[in-house]
Amino acid sequence: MEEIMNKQHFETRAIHAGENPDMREGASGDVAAPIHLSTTFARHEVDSPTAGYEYTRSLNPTRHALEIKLAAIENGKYGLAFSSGLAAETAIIMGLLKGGDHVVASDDLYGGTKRLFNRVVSEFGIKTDYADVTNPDAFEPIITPETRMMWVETVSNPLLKIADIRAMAEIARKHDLIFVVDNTFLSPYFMHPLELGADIVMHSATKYIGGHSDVLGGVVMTSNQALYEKIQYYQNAAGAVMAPFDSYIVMRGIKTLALRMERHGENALKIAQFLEQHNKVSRVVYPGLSTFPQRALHKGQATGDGGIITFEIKGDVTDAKRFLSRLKVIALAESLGGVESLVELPSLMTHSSVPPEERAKIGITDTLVRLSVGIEHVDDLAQALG
Ligand code: P1T
Repeated sequence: MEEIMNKQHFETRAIHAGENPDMREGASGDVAAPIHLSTTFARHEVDSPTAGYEYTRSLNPTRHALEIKLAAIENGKYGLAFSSGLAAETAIIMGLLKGGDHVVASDDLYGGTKRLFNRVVSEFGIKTDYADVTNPDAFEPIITPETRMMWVETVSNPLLKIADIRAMAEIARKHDLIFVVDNTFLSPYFMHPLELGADIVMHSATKYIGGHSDVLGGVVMTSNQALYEKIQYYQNAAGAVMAPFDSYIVMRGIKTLALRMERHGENALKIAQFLEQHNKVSRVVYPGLSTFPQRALHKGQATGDGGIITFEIKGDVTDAKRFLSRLKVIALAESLGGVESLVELPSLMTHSSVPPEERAKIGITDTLVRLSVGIEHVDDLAQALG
């Protein structure tokens, strides 16, 4: 079965992996995997085996189906689903590291991820240092004898920086580090970091994987059995699992991921080109633009550019706020990756927990706008941006 799956295309795996209609006599034959809400599963005798499920925190049939689908779409062997992206990150960090261990990470990460490193796991003695993710050579000097993990986002949030995954995987291998890639911005449709040398891939499933801004989730994929078993142990022991209903919603989202990502990418390129001509915009960053500084690197490891654009509004923060509050159709809101377009000001919203001097150092200015281009008609989006 696994072998057949591996030979199928992404779209087919996204729809069929994890969904095995039960065709036994008397069974329903559901084509869509059902939602199993039961928190516990009965057995005949104390020491007789169950059908594989005992208690939903440990494993639930709907979450299990999703976890099989997740592994299939990320070209990995194992998948795990958590209650949020940050819960997934916590499980990776706390499940694999201990006090005294050190992490080297990209300087441009989601603000909540930086907060997790700097203010939460740091309290348990896990320290993190950051380097410019566009320069793999900047990581070697900050690696110490205690370093155990390397963590990057590519495409990064919010500056859309690209990490050279192959080069960073080599550095990780040389220093025996666990290499984690947050692949949220591209989704498994546009990039497979495990095939480029990453040990673990994670996503905020709240974004493209769920795709409709109606479910919070975090997912982890790997092909390394030892890493999988440790994170799975932590998943059950700490308990921030994805609920059965949420697992169903995420599975439903994955079935249209390919179609959605294609349209997000097409719309984003047109909107990025439109913004380049916009009289209120001074600079546009989008990996699909010919002006994107890391275009060749990105094209060498991803098959698409995603749906996120960042741009600078001319003037000051008041001008940026005015621009955002006057937009129609495009909601002024945190998050990204849904079918509807969302726009936000990272310095005051998603990255407000990053100290101002650090924001200034990496380039998150007060006029930097992040736009998550949805799958509405592109002409309506262009009109909304005026
Ligand atoms: O929100 P949550 O599902 O817990 O995921 C955290 C997370 C992890 N990684 C990346 C790259 C992310 O963008 C996020 C969440 N980001 C937002 C809410 C945002 O608006 O940027």
